[in-house]
Amino acid sequence: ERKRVAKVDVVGVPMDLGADRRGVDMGPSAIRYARLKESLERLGIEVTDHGNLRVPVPESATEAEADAKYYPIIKAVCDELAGIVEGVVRAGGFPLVLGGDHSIAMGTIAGVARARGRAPGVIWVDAHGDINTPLTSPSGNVHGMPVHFALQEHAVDPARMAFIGLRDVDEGEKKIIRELGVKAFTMADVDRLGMSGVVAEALAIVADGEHSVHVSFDMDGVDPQEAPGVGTPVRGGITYREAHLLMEGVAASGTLGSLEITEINPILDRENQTAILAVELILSALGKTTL
Ligand code: 5AB
Ligand code: MN
Ligand code: MN
Ligand code: MN
Repeated sequence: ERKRVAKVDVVGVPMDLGADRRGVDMGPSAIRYARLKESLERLGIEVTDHGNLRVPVPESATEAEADAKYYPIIKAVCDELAGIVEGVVRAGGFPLVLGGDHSIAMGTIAGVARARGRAPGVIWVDAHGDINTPLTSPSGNVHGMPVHFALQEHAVDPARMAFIGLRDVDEGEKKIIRELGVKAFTMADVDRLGMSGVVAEALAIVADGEHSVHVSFDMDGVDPQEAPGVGTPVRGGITYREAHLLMEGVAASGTLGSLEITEINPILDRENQTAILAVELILSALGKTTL
């Protein structure tokens, strides 16, 4: 019997400064409304909810850097998030971070790295590469750059990182992924290998030692039919069953140390189904099985 996560620490980050579309700042509320706490408790997990970080709204923020919009404010929020995540990990807890746009991953990863003295291996589930630099970014939106910053500033080892679900990658990103040699399982790879093969290969790359894996889950990795409530939907994504298989594979490995769910946009959702799916996937990642 593998070790199950016994205690989860929830942190909400209502960040939308990294994205173009408003609405992802409501992600943490939508996920909590989908009965996150009760569902985790039913699994026998003890839950501490630390509430939401304070994030300035764009209307109150000044935006000076066109090639990485709102970067100084995003960085400040991520530093605060890193401090909370660091404390949680040091206290033996399991950080579950609720976004917010994907720029928050910089904070989560930095916090885990500080607490453990080394960066986690990272499984990045996404339709997109999120590895633009401020110079390659076509949009200037920081949610398309967190992988770049995690590699540059938070010591994530490109050899201990894997993408799953890619299907919309910018030209500059393709070049960076190739040059760094980051393992990327595109949707074509999921088609060919099957999700169980993809997860096994990804874990073989990123996991070394207990709780050494961080899963950064962008809900747009899932197909828009199942997850319509995202800012940047792309057809041809991970199916409902494949998404669960992915999380179940991660849970079975016993190596998950932290998890974040990002990019839910309740304004674009239908009856909160994307947040409800997010809660289901969190449960699968934390060991829920049918029997
Ligand atoms: B997400 C795009 N590559 O950089 C860019 O949702 C989209 O966190 C980024 O994956 C999408 O603006 C960021 C075109
Ligand atoms: Mn994405
Ligand atoms: Mn993303
Ligand atoms: Mn997005």
